[in-house]
Amino acid sequence: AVDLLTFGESLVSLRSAGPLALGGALTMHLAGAESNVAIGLARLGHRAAWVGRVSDDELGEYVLRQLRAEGVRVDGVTTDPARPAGLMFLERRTADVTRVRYHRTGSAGSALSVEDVRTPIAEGARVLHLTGITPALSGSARDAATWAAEAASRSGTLVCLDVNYRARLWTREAARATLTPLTAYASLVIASADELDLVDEPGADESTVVARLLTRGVRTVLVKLGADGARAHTRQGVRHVAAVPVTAVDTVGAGDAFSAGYLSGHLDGLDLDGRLRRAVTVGAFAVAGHGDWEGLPRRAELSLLDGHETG
Ligand code: CKP
Ligand code: MG
Repeated sequence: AVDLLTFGESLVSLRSAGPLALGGALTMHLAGAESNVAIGLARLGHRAAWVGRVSDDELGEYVLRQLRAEGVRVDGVTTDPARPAGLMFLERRTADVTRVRYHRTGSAGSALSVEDVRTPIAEGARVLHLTGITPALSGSARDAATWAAEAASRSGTLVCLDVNYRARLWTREAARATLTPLTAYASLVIASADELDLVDEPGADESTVVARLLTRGVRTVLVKLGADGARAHTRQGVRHVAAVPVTAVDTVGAGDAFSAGYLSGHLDGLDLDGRLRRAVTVGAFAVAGHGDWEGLPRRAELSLLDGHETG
């Protein structure tokens, strides 16, 4: 069994340094929240597997090549002969203002179904990481996420759900209707402050959402606060961790880096404070470097940004 199993859609991201409407050079990158987390864990030395569907062409080959190069296991990936790669165009306006255009409707990745995840779930993992992007892709992807969360939680795998709301994929109402029931299988729920009411009633405040999640069986709720760090709620109370101060050049992927750091700490058996410190440390690497995952640290590099980490 692997340490971390995650599945979803990995995209080919075409990045422009300035406004897309002006044209010019685009650079090609791998993107996708779930594969970002898998790379983060692999960089830290954990066994991480990513599952999904890729196109049967150079673009699908590129996705697999990048993941393999990062040490992510891809043996559960299905190559789809009939559908194209999911693409995303990204234009950067400031360090934290980027605009994204997806071309992923009908893509290979969005055709993910229960059949694609059955074997990897049966093979087992210590942690299953899901994000709210996957169930937004299609009905079959939504069924796969729900089926896997239920099967994994039944077999004692820790299920982690990152709400990861994408307004370009679905409405808040649709997200809430799908993600709230998913939390029944999750031990760990991760959200930014503005995503919290997507796993509860519209407009519900943090303490209400947290109380309800903890009652439903969630053990830990992590609320990401960007430059203000994060809060962790458990039955024992609430802990706050400050962000590691860095100059942010690119905030895309910060959330995935935070998740990867937290889960790495969990896999290493760190206590809550240690897990939170690693989460903000890995998050800081992500925002201090360009790209969704390129700047993520190897284990020996953790100490570069965190005096508490021994590496
Ligand atoms: O929430 P994050 O900024 O960590 O997520 C970034 C990823 O999967 C990025 O790689 C992109 O491809 C996506 O989120 C997405 O589908 O928007
Ligand atoms: Mg996010």
